[in-house]
Amino acid sequence: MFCFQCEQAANGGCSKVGVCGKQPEVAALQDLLVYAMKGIAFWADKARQKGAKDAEIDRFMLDGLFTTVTNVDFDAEEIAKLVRDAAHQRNRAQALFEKVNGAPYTGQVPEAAQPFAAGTTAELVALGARHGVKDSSIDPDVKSVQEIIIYGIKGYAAYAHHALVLGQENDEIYAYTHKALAATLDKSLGLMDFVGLAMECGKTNLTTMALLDKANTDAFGHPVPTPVQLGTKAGKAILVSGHDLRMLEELLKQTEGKGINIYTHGEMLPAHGYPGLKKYSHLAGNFGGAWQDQAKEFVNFPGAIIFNTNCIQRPAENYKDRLFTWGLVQWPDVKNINGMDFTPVIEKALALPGFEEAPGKEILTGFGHNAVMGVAGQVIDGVKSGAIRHFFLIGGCDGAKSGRNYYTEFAENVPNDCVILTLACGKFRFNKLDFGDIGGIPRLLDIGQCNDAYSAIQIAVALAGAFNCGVNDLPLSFILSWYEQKAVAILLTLLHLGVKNIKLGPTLPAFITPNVLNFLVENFNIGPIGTAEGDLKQILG
Ligand code: FSO
Ligand code: SF4
Repeated sequence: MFCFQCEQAANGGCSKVGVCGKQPEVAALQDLLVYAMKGIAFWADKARQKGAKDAEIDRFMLDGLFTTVTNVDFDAEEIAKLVRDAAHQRNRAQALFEKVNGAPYTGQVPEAAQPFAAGTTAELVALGARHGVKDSSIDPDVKSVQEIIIYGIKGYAAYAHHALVLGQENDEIYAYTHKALAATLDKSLGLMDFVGLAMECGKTNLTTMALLDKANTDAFGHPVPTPVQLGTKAGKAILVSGHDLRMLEELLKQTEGKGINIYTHGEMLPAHGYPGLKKYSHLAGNFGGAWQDQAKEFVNFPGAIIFNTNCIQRPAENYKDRLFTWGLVQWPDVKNINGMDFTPVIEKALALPGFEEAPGKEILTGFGHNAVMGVAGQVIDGVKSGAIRHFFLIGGCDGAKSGRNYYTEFAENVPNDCVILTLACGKFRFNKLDFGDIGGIPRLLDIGQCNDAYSAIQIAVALAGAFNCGVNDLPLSFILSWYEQKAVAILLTLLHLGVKNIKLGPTLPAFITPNVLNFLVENFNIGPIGTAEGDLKQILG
């Protein structure tokens, strides 16, 4: 195996077993799935050029790509099933093209787009081992940008999937996905073609995040600033981890009046800010920290636990029997709920002891773009009067590797006349600290999940409009932490928007070659994080 798609890649790439727990056969099957996706895209893109498209193929792409995101699916048999489905969808995509074309394709068909025998899981593992990430026939810089594009697509596939669960789609997303994946099979394209496609990936992710923002707010209203209880209520308990709000809503409905309290974990924290979810009085509070602490924290949760998206880790035996996954998230031997019937989770929670009453501290969430725009006048006055000197967006993922203390230190050392905007799971390093307020505006504003980078962008654009300047001219700095492929998608969006001077850490991606890094530095002045003190001094002067 070889995988270097996430920040915790060992020594430039995991080659024996994933640091995440991914086994070589799972890695081979995921590689084969991505390879098969490229083949489907080859035909689907050609069909689209002739005006034909197919919703089943388009939606299958989202499932297949989201499945290969870090910490989503560790179950070889489940991925093998998807590969078999991919062989079928490939055939359908070719037939779609041939039908609209009125004749078979006469050009050269790359190997990835040719039919393949969807055999036993062992046979698929062997086939996948031949189609891994490493490919010495491709220039390393071209390969680097191709991988950036593929990871960006995987990242927004997750967001598009959440939007689809809420019934919202955008054809632009499917069109770009097919075009870009098909391009990775085209040997006639050069480095700058892929750089252009990478920028377009950022644009497509912006479209996707906007779609998800619309899907979430259409369904549940705009988030409002909301205190979230970190203590516990007496009663049975279910913990929900992940990003999918629709799944949470359904669970809230099915547990109403049953004496079960629902707690959020990790990226589900912002759910408390949505009117359509906070109206459930048994949405009780937030439990634990970021994803990488699950094994040591879940043992203390006396109820059922369910993951609705990443980031799942190898479950410890002391909570595995009360753990569930939902949808595309899979772990071998952990019960998966496929659909919206949560009876097994509810029964498990009822059989477990639950919590005693133990009120705790409260933290605030719910500062989406609508809420922040509501106090835009105050914020603008604060900047004009000098009460607010600078904004720092300290956002992104958390992770287990050392070096992430930088973000805690950075937040702690941000001067009192500066506001911190935050999003995604990296905030758990500092969101329980007291930052106070500036003239009634909290100094720490939790914008939401990683996909709510869309809100951060809306806020930045509105500020730039108010001050009649560009986003790069604002007193705003981006201090980002990355872990998995959604962060790649968001980074590409910021580059697409021309955002400069981003500080990225805790380490730079292993899939970026020195030449590609130089390109990013020269064009966007993107740089690695240094020390919290040094970076703050450099930014604030
Ligand atoms: Fe974190 Fe995991 Fe939201 Fe990611 S829970 S690391 S970027 O999946 O998606 O921030
Ligand atoms: Fe390694 Fe990350 Fe790939 Fe897992 S997803 S195998 S940790 S690079």
